[in-house]
Amino acid sequence: MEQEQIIREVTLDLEKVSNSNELGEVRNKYLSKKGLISGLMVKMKDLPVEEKITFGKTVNELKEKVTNLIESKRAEIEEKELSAKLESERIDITMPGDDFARGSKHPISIINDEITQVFLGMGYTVKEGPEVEEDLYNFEMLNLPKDHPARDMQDTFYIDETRLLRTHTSPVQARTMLSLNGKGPVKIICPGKVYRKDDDDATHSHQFNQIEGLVVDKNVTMSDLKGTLELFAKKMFGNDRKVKFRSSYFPFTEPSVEVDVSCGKCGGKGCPMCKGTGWIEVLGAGMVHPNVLRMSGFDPEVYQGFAFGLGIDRVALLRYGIDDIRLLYSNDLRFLSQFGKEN
Ligand code: 2U9
Repeated sequence: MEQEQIIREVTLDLEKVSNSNELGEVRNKYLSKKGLISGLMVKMKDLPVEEKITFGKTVNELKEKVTNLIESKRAEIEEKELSAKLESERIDITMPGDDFARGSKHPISIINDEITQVFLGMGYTVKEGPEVEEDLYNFEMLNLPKDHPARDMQDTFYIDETRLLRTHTSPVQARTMLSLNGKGPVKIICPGKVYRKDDDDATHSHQFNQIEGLVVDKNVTMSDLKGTLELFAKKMFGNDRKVKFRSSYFPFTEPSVEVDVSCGKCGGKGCPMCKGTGWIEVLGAGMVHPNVLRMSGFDPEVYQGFAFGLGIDRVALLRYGIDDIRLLYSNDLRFLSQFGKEN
C-alpha cells in the first residue's frame, strides 16, 4: 500500500485549504465512511489471513496520521477564523456613546412623595387598596347609608349593583381598621387615584389623586388633629404661612373642619390666586364619627380618632401655578418635562 504517497497527497490537499468548509471536504475525502481509508479497509477482506494483521495495522497507523494532520490544520484554521472575527467585530471604546432621552417625575408624583415624606417623618405607615371598590367599604362603612343625601354629593362610576370606582381612599382606612379586630393604634396614610363623575374642565377632573390619613388610639383629641395638620401645612407650604381651621361637615367625621393656609402669592392681602380672601383651602379633616369606629369594630368609648384628606392634584396646581388640571393628564412632554428633572 502506498502509505507515503497518501500522506503526501493529504499534505498537498491541506495546503490548499483556507477555511472550515474546505477542510470538511478534505476530511470526507479521506476519513468518511466512503473515504479513501475506509476503502483500504474494504480491500483487507480479500487478503490472505497472514497479511490481514500487518495490513490492518498499517491502515490504522495511516488513519491516525491523516487524522492528526487534519486536526492540526483545523486548529490553525480555527485560530485564523477567530482572529478574523475578533478583528471584524472590534469595538472602538473611544467612540462617544449614544445619548438617550431621560424621563422626569410627574408633578403628581413629586407632590405625593413630598407629602408622604412629611407623614413618614411623623411615624405614619403607607397603606394602599383597590381602585375598584365595594359599595360597603366606599360608602356604607363611612356613615353614608343608601339613602344618605351625601351620596348625591359624589356622583359615582358604578360597575354593577355593588361595585364602583372608589370616590375617595377612605375604604382603605375602613379595610385596615376592620383587619385589626378593634385593637389600636392605627396611624396610616392612604395615597391613591380616585374617581368622580364630573365633567372635566380647568378645575375638575373625573380622575384625581388623594392622600387621606387616619389616627386611631386611646385618648386622641382634636388638639392632636390641630397640631398634626398645622405642622404638616407649615412643612409643606412654608413656616411663614398662617394656618386656620374652619368648621365644616363630612358624614364620616364629627366635628369636621377645613384647613386653610394664608395665600403664598399675596401674603394674605388678597389676590386673584386666593380669590381675594387671603386664604387657600388645602385640607379637610375631623374626629372620626363614632358610627364609623363602631362599624369598623372599634369601641368609641375606648378609642377615638382623627382623619384628614387632601387632593394631591390641587396641591400640585397651587405649588407650580398651573391653571388647568387637565394638563396633569394630557401626557404632553412639553408640559411634563418642566418638572422633576433632578430625580
Ligand atoms: C375613615 C374615617 C374618616 C377622611 C377625610 C376629608 C376629611 C376630606 C377631601 C379633601 C379634598 C377629599 O380630595 S378631596 O376632595 N377629604 O375633606 N377626608 S376627613 O375621613 C375618614 C376616612 C376614613 C375610616
